[in-house]
Amino acid sequence: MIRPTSITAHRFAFSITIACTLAALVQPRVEAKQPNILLIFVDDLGWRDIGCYGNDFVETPHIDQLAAEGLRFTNFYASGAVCSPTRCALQSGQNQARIGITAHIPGHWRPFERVITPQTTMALPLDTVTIAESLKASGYATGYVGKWHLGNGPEFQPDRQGYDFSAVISGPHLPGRYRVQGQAARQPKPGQYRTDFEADLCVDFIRDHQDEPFFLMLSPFAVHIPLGAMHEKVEKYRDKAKATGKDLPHPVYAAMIEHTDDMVGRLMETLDELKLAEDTLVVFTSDNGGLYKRYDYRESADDLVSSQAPLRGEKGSLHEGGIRVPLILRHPGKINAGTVSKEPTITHDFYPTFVELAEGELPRNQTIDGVSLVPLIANSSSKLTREALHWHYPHYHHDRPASAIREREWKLIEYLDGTGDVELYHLPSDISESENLADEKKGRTADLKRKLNNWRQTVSARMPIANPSYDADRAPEWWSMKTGNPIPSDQRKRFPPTEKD
Ligand SMILES: [Ca+2]
Repeated sequence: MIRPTSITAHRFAFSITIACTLAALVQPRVEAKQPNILLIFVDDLGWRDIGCYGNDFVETPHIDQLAAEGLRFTNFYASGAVCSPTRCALQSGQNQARIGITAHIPGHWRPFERVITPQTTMALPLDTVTIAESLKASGYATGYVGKWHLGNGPEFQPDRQGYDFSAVISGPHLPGRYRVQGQAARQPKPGQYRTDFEADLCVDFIRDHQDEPFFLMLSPFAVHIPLGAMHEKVEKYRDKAKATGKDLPHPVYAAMIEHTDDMVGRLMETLDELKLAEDTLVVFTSDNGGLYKRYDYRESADDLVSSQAPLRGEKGSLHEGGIRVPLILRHPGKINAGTVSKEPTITHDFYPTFVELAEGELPRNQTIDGVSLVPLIANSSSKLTREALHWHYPHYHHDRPASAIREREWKLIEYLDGTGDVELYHLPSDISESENLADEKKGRTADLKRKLNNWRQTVSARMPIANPSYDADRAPEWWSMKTGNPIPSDQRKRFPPTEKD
């Protein structure tokens, strides 16, 4: 047998290099185009709040059109049950328990409850390599429009976290009530509803960056309370409620969802006009589940907002209604129209997905808990190899402090309020989480509880501790993190939940 000497091996390699170089000279280089990424991240929109997820009251033609042209996920989850935790997971690619943003910033304080809940981190740390920073490193122009909720000081805003352009908007939805900070080149027109203004800023950004790959995150405040929508739309849904006899969703809330749909329509129209639709991945989702009962004490406290039935619970709960949310991906030519994925997926999956599509690199010194959705984009019936999804919400809000794990068909919720309560559900046969199987399936319960505990240790999850000042009578008192004082009972957010929950 003749073995090539190292010299021949070098010559061989050299001639291959020459051949490749010549081939490159004679053949035009076909570069895989980096797709634009437009992420529409709605606030508090529930799984059942839009037409393509089964709502037959609210009119959402543009969002439904996205689903008809793209891939709709039926088992997609928000990483958290409230705003800031999910936003933290989205920006970092990690479960938020690693960073410690486990409650909405600044959170609440219940000093006389059974357990003392951990402090939440008040801002996304600046050393976090955000999704915007990773995409920027791959040559993307990056833009942010809307609500941020990952830190209050100027040093924690999106322009310090990788967004070249940022317009942070705060305040309620109605004209004259909200304000814009950052680099916006325009101010709202007189009488302009907030989502219409947010759409204007996005249209400007897309026009400005139409000739380069861009990542634009639109994070409207819609459809978060306080409820507020333009009169014409509200009247339309009040009439519709009378005609249909439906009391949910609330007509103002329905109108807010339609405003959001109009905003999506404006953006799709812009992509079409600029001939960018086929170059752009559009992602439509929400940061947590929908709200059942309003607690903004602006109108009657008994006003209901929406229902996520058949899902149990709402925003702030680790039952499905609090975390299962819509996700639609559209990319004509890359994603088959009208497809559906039942695969369990979660917000922090966007990070590795976007980086893979951008042909970029994941950060070297940052754990990425997300899993790329690219196999599902290629084939909607694909399965991911991930073993389980996890949630950690150690706070009193619309429910008790809890963690949860979903392993394929099974979900376990463990309450962290000192009661030791555990719930086990088989989701395919009981999407409403109505039958707790924890006593019946002791082996599986113990196994999932052990896995959940191991995971919490892996991510150094902060845990509640027993409260020596526990006082059952005063437990419902709700104190402000901002003032350090109790919130007067007439302003206190609702608690305990009523039987309607
Ligand atoms: Ca939210």
